[in-house]
Amino acid sequence: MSIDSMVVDPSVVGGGLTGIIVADRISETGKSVLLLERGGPSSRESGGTDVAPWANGTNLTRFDVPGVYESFFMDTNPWFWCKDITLYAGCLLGGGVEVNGALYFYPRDIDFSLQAGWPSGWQDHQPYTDMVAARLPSTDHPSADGKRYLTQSHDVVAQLLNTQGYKSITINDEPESKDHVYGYSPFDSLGGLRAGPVATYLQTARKRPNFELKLYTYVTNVVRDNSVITGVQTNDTSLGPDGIIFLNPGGRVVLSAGSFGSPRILFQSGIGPSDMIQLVEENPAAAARLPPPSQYIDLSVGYNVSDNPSINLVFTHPSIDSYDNWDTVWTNPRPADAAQYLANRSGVLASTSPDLNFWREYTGSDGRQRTVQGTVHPGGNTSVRTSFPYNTSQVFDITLYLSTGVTSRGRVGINGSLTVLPIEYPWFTDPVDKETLITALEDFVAGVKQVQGLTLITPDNTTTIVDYVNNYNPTSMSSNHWVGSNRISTSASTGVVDPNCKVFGTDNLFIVDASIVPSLPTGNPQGAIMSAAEQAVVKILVQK
Ligand code: 6FA
Repeated sequence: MSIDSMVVDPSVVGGGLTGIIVADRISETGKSVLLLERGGPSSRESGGTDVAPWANGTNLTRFDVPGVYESFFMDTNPWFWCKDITLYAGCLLGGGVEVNGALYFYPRDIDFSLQAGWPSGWQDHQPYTDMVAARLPSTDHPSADGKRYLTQSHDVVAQLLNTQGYKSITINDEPESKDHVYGYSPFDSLGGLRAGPVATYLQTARKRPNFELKLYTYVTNVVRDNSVITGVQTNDTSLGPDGIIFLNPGGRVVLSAGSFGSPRILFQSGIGPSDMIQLVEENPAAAARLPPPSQYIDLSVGYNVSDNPSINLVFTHPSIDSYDNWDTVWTNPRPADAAQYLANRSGVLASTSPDLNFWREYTGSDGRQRTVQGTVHPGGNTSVRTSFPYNTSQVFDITLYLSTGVTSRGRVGINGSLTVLPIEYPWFTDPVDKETLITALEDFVAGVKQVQGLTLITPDNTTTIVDYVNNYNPTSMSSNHWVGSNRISTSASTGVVDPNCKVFGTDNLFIVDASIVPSLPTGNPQGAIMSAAEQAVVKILVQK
């Protein structure tokens, strides 16, 4: 493919979790695929060079070593987070998966059900989930030596859960079991290294001559003639006149720029609610690229978003090693752990911080079933809110999320600078969501006295759970699992893409990323989103 006069079919915008899967699977069919990613390389396999000081002389970047995950939130120069989105999002090859907690759950049937908002035809996810698991199997013992490390918080919480009738399972061996179960946290990890689509799908795509990846290529909008997309506007004038890459007749564009990136591209393409397009019109550079108003397509882009509301509880127990709250993992980790990891990708640093996950089903006062998830990890000093003395080296943290069944919805959009931001927070807009999470928090905390030495320090014993939740900072409630801003639906009045992932009102513009997912899947979403991407590719390819 010549870069001088680029004409492509198809082009995929966004080299994150889904974009890489889509590009790999389409290129497998022999079609020419151009993958456009705004960021640069991440892991060592992709040419990344951001190596921890203690790993100097190796090629192990911060995106390879799972144990440095918590440092992403403390870094003084966090270049990997998108600067034009006010929420956490990764702007680099691999997207969110390079900077996330790496928790990796295989979806269950309800995650693709009609009741969850998926159109008819999407329910049989298993073949696609199996394809994902074949490319990237999960592991709940990520250290390359096969041993588990830093399991004290698992053992303490298991004691509590056992008194409440929970059963220990291998989580991804029984994806359908999500009531009164717990297990060691499963990860997307291969050989002690953070894995994901960069380590798997991208490697096969790259071997094909009909696949091309362009990094540092920012897409502002699609170029269209009414319903027909004719090109993609980029910031790179070497790719075409004024940076426009033209499509072959019959070519297609797939947006995989994520829950925040894809809506912004649509707004700038004259697709979305009028208040958002008006903001684009008020920006001279962006306005010049809008189609004429008669071609605007009014869709609910940015509405219907959900994200698991999450509340942290902080505890101490004498058996816990809080791992210095992960404060020094980037600059100066415990020497023996650094040496062990460098020697054979083993030990504490072969895993991100989570240690145990648990689930319990609740029926809300509206009769609806909701699942509550707990994620347990050592450390958590930053969430402590107590004036009482406590032992910092014995701290651990439990995040309780409201998972499947969340009914609250919010909205994301842009401001006058085209920065993406939440317009309405998606947590607890339905009071039954809040009630249910409060009940789950109270149920969990009721078990504390059953475990000798276990002390709840946040909230402390002067604060009730209800007051704690009522006064919780809403910006701390995000779990970074945003879905639904371009919801899939059977009708343009209720969604943005049709059951084949095509944007309503267009002939050849598709979206495959977290933004089409109509409601939150069970657990952290990347496994379900990967399965959806595998299924979406099949649906896109069979269309004329
Ligand atoms: N999900 C899990 O399942 N487990 C976790 O432990 C977990 N943790 C986190 C977490 O700790 C954080 C801090 C974040 C931010 C997310 C977490 N998630 C977790 C969620 C998970 O990572 C996301 O659900 C998942 O990555 C969504 O996949 P998408 O493909 O929809 O979106 P990405 O953000 O991965 O990729 C978008 C790509 O498009 C990026 O590479 C971006 O640079 C690129 N892009 C955006 N706009 C663009 C533009 N205009 N032009 C070109 N490229 C663009």
